[in-house]
Amino acid sequence: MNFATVNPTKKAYSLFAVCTILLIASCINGCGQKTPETTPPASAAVSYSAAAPVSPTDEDILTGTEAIENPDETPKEDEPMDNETTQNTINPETPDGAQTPFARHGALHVEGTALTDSHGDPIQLRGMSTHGIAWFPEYINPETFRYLRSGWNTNCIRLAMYTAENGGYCTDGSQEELKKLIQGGVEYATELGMYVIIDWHVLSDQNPLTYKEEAIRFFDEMSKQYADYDNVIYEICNEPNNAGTWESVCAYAGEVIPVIRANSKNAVILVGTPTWSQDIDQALAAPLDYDNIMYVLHFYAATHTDWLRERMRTCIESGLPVFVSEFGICDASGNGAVDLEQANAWKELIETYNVSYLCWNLANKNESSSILVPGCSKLSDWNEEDLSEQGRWIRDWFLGEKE
Ligand code: IDC
Repeated sequence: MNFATVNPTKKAYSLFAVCTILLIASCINGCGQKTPETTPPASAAVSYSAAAPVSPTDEDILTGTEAIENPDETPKEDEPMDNETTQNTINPETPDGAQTPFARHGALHVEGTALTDSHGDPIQLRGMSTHGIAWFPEYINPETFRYLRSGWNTNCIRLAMYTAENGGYCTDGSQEELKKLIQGGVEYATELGMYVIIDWHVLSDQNPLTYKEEAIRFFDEMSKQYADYDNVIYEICNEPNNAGTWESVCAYAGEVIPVIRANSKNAVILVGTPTWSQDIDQALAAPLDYDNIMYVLHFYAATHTDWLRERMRTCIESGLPVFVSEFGICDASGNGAVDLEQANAWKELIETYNVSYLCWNLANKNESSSILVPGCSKLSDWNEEDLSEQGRWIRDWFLGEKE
């Protein structure tokens, strides 16, 4: 259409009509949250012998403080927008005209075992988890997120914020800088119509109760700030382990979830399980009494094999909503050889049950779980040589998804 020939009155009417439609659409989206009907049943306990836990270790780390103190590594452009502008009205279309994931699916909730979209259809979230954001902040930028969405066909990103190590929020990290990174990440994801997980990355602190007070303050602040953001998901404890028993997770969740829900009534919340998020059977035996929560299972294919897949299958079949917020196809140290046979068995199971899956990690660290090779400093448009073996494998999985 030649704009020079458009009648100005008609143009004004069209503009008015478009604005009205956007406004109505925004209302429908914003109010479209459904109340979930079921919580996981407190059915019979399933008991399994725990596999030998593998504790991730690392010696040669840059502390997060060093990384975030370097002004060149923190995102500068696209300052977070104020809260009035919600994701419902931002960039509803991708450049090629397809709707964004959020525009298509809206607010999510949990129905039975399924993560469900605003139309009542099951949805599978998929995407990358960052490495520790203090450590690799350079990947939190709109260009990378856009590429992950449009080039890699993902609809979700996980922002992993360590609580204790690697410039941890409760230890040697700068809380203000870390929150800026989270805010940047949430805003970029929101502008692009992607779902985003704010991950409180409990690991060496083992028991989520260790930093419970900090967690309460953090999630209170986040859920206030993102009360109107239906694309934000809260993951309250990455991987409880050792002293982090199911009893302590329940005690912790019993204080943190109500704080989030007071601000953001229907947000989906992910709850980590003991033994580095492997003991979902304990959650099945004694589920939490909240709606819209999912229980977290993590696997590293070269370490966690049939027995953990069987546990996942049994738990889902028994009614437990399960979410894989982190996995790798190497061993549980995040390094070592990848196991493609095991990886493919996991992929098949995940697809059978439509489980959401986020891959660890979006970085170029010299370890097999990083999707980029150490020599690659590109933030997007990665080619074969830029990607590690896991990187190529996960890209192909994402690209093979229908939607
Ligand atoms: C690993 C990182 C590695 C880092 C280590 C300790 O890949 O670079 O040195 O943490 O901070 C997890 C954890 C995740 C681990 C990952 C691999 O959630 O933080 O990342 N892993 O060990 N659970 C099982 C494996």
